[in-house]
Amino acid sequence: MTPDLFGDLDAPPLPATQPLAPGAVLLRGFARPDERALLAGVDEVLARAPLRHLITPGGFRMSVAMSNCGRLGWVSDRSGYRYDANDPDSGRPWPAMPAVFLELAGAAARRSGFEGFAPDACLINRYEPGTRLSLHQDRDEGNYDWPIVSVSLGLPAVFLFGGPKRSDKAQRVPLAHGDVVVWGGPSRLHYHGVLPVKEGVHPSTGACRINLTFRRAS
Ligand code: MD6
Ligand code: FE
Repeated sequence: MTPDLFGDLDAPPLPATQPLAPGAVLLRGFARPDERALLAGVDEVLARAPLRHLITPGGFRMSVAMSNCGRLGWVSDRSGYRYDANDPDSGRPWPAMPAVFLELAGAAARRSGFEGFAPDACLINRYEPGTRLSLHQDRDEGNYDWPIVSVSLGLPAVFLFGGPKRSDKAQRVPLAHGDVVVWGGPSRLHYHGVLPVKEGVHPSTGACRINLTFRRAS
């Protein structure tokens, strides 16, 4: 047998994984192989549950446009933030999560040390240039045993990843098309946000960034 001194040159390189904090990891390019299937899934979901700008409990219109798929969807209105099995705009259940969404979220969680992640909620966010998301915690879920899996598609953005207190210094993490961030365990309630998305046009999404955020909400 000939020893393979240089490794398998035909095998794609494993995506770079970058630890951000205990329980938090950036998987660079992890979603790239599935980009077309993911974007087709986004189109299918949005045809049945269109993007909309939710109103915060304080009465402000969110600049990020949102929709959901899966058994539960995250919604906001004057009465608060919550998960709801029905789309409040249509009164119907949210569209089912496309299989490729579930598989990707499970694989990203597994790669990050969270085996068995079965999300029941996927929030779809569209950021147009200038849109930002201020520092917040994801704390409307029924339990914090499972991580958040966040997939970036289209225009790049700078993700802010802080600590358990709003005042903790946040790292600036550049996110590109196909990058996945997973945070759970000791990082599950860390503050995070997105800086204003810069003007641009991406070949896959046009002039926007699409983010898929997977959670176990119940
Ligand atoms: C991101 N998104 O877009 C991270 N959280 O990279 C979030 O953290 C997020 O977009 C709650 C609601 C909507 C979001
Ligand atoms: Fe969040």
